[in-house]
Amino acid sequence: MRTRTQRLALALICAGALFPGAATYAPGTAGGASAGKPATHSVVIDGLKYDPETLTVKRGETVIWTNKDPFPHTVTAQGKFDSHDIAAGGSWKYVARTAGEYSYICTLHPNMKGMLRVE
Ligand SMILES: [Cu+2]
Repeated sequence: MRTRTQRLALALICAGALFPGAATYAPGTAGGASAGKPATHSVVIDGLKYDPETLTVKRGETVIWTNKDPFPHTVTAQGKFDSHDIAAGGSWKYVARTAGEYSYICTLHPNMKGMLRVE
């Protein structure tokens, strides 16, 4: 059995894990790169489209594609990166380490096109 104090401590630790920047977040200063972790960006795959279709990030930042369609998709920039199949409801994470413009497609639905710009 846990004591009440232990439970409270656990709850506080969990809150800190969920919102590590909550206490120090200040709009306008978040760009101070050395202060925190690199940003994470999201692209939603829904209705056979990447949203946003074009995303610009800084080097070292993370992009997570989440597939909301009821069938798989890929995020494939030939020779650069390839998620392989992202299952329905699944997601794929990519850390953008090299500057450049990467146009990508879904190999299962080649009409699906997206662009990742890394500055
Ligand atoms: Cu697809």
